[in-house]
Amino acid sequence: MSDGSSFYVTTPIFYVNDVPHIGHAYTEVAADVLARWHRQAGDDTWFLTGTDEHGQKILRTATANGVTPKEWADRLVETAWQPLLKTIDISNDDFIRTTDERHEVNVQLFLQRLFDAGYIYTGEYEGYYCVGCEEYKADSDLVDGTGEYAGQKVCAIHSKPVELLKERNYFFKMSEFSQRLLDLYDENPNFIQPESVRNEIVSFVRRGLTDLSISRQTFDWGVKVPWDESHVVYVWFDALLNYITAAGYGYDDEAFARRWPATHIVGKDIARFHAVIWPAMLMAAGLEVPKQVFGHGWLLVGGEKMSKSKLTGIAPNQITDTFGSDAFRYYFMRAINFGQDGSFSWEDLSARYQAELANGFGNLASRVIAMVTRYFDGVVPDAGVLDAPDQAIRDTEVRVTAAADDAISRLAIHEAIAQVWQLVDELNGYITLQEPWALSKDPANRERLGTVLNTAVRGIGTLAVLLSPVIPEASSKLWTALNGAGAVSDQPIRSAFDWAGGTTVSALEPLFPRIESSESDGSAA
Ligand code: ME8
Repeated sequence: MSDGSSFYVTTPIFYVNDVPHIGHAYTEVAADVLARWHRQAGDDTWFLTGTDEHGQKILRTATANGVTPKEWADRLVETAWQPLLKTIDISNDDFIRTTDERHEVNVQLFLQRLFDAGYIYTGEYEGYYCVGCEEYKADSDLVDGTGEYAGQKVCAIHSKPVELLKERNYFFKMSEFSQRLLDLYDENPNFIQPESVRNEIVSFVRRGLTDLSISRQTFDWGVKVPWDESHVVYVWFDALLNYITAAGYGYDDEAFARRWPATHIVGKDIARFHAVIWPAMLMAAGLEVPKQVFGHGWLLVGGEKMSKSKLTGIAPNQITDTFGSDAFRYYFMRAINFGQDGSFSWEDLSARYQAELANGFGNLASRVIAMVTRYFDGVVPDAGVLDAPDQAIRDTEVRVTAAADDAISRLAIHEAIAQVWQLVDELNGYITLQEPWALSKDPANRERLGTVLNTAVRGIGTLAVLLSPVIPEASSKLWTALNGAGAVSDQPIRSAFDWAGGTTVSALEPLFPRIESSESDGSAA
């Protein structure tokens, strides 16, 4: 598929009421691995992330902190959300804020078009609203409160009381789109993934959709409704539009035609907004629906969804300060099947760091480089006649490259890494069996030693290319030591095994240094 096809991938835009935790970072890393893979495959890739800055949640937080919502948003974006991207090595092409002019102006344009087309009317709504979710809740979304909220109905996600609101608002005729949405899910089974999320959404829409209240009159922190400035646009209606306002909708037709539609990576908590409301909005505007909505699972702490509001949030740099950004990226992408929930534990992180990154991959790379340095003065030997074990390694390189690419096309990131890791394991086994240190003792084995080390060097170079989307820093260090041509992130990933390197190797700094146990159990973080 290296046909330069367009791959536009997005994360949710995150609320700036608080600082990021590892749940947000998890989504960022997943989208980043996909973007880096596609970029390295030569696809016309564009990776968007950003922040969601309007609505009551942000307004209340800013007011509680004695600043305007814009001042609050500026502060959080600058001190927390932008720095997050550096902390975990994110390669986004754009960062949209819903307070950007390109966004606000084109939200108004979109809304006006829907109004002119007759999809918007005035109506009254009364219901329970969760400010944490920024959403009206059905009775089935509420549970009995406990502790200080005993005796009250609380939101099942936030465990906080809901508010009874009664408002005269503008409504979007979403109910008209139930059948078209069902047809879409039917005709394109991949539109919503994974299957568990798809099933939940299909049965939700089968029950029939109601119209959606899309404006608010009781506060003014939002985009003004163009024909009635006493209303601001409902924060979700505003936020979803970021995916097209960032891509040129309304001001750069060429960019928009080139990028849109996108693959949306979101948490399953907000898959419904993306797979129901969002395509209905696009259908009403006569625009193409997204390519795919993937609702990944939750990071759990103590069996519950990790969240700041429940005080279980862990800051990404608590992990990266000790383990580094590559380990963060690898751990979350490898340990959790993408699409399923996963429990975070310091013990598991520490164990995988040691066994898989330090001993499995890091040691392999440093041993191979060290042996080429010791036995061949750093000059990569030519391969002689290939024996079966040498050929087997070359076959594995080809096989795992194709299998990993196939897994990525299904968004099975964990599977792609597991495929590549077969090469790590086979190379380690190969070196143990071929015993280059023993071959080096007898000059009669010189050619055989050269073939073994040539095979090993080829193997670790292939690993550098294949792992670059996941562990970009370590891959780049290894590539430098192999004197690879250009940047490793520019090496065509679908033919990773064909990489071209220099004729010599140079020193390799430790890729995953030893971590003292007092630090790796999390107590030092
Ligand atoms: O919902 N495990 O923003 P948000 C995994 N502004 N992922 C998690 C997680 C966890 N425990 N907690 C959060 C919003 N996430 C809206 C989005 S988009 C047009 C508007 C991730 O700041 C996951 O991606 O509440 C989830 O969907 C997102 O953070 C919610 O971020």
